[in-house]
Amino acid sequence: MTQRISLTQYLVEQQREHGHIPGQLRLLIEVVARACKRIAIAVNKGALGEVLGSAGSENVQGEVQKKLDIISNEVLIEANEWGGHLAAMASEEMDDIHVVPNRYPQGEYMLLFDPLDGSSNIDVNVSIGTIFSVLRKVSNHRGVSEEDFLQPGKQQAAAGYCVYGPQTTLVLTVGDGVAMFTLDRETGSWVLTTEQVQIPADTKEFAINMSNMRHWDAPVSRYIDECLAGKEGPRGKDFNMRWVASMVADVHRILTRGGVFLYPWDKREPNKPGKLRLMYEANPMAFLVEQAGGLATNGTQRIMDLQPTKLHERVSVILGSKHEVQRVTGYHLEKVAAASSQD
Ligand code: AHM
Ligand code: MG
Repeated sequence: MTQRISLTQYLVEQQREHGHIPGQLRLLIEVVARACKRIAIAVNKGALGEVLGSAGSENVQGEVQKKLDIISNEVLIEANEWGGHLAAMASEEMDDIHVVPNRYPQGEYMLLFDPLDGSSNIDVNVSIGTIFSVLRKVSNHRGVSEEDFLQPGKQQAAAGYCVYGPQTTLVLTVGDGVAMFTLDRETGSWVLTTEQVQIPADTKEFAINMSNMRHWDAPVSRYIDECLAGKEGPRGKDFNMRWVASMVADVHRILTRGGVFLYPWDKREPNKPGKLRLMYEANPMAFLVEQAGGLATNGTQRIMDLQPTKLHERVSVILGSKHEVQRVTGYHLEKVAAASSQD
């Protein structure tokens, strides 16, 4: 029988071999993984659990909240607040940060999450997921404020997501490569199924919401036009397109077989830098993608170098196979250079 490595065993071994998973961080990851199991159960019940449909409320970004958005948020908070590993949490579904109540010990980490990403797919039974990012509280002052969270993504201690699809898979990085764990429903444990994930540098697959085409900026249109021109075009090969509309599912495909994902700034709302949120969507995905040999930029800068200015900040996202991200970023930089030479 092949030996099965559990998440706990993986974390203990990582700690022993590399010493870079302090006890509090290990507990944090295990607690998040346990919460994801509970979310998976709620998601699986669907209509039987009366968890589908709208909750009749809006979040801070003015988006209608689904019942499962709220349930998932509560599960993550309840699971994480008492363990002594966290100082505070922040979520897509909460306007302000959630400081660990005084009755519990305060830990040194801060957790950010999108409790259930891909909300438009919940009711239609398409893959959705939980995204999380872990930061250290670096300031010495007592208490925690939103400012403590405003650290660039390169300071993340860990990041990951759980995708609730045909399989429930937890994907994790603690800064030493990317590992995938599949939930064994019979035993209830997370089993290591892929280690040292690598995204191929080249790809023939792109992911973008094509219905926004008329609003795109020139570098994005140029890139997609060239892909669509196929074998006869400048790229000399045919491209395939996939768009699940759940970032977790699109990124999971890219980590599994390569590809490039774009949710770029567009002209619909010029003052909005993009749709996706920097701190709990783009940063954790960028960390995973870079750890798997890919790249993640906002068109001109590495996502993990961006200094956040607010918790719910949005950002333009281009990530995935290295050579494709370099190409799209190059097109954006050419545009910037051309504009500055005209000044
Ligand atoms: P959400 O956090 O409200 O679910 O929004 C984020 C999702 C991403 O998972 C996905 O890539 C994108 O929104 C899809 O957007 P669109 O519906 O514009 O294609
Ligand atoms: Mg989301």
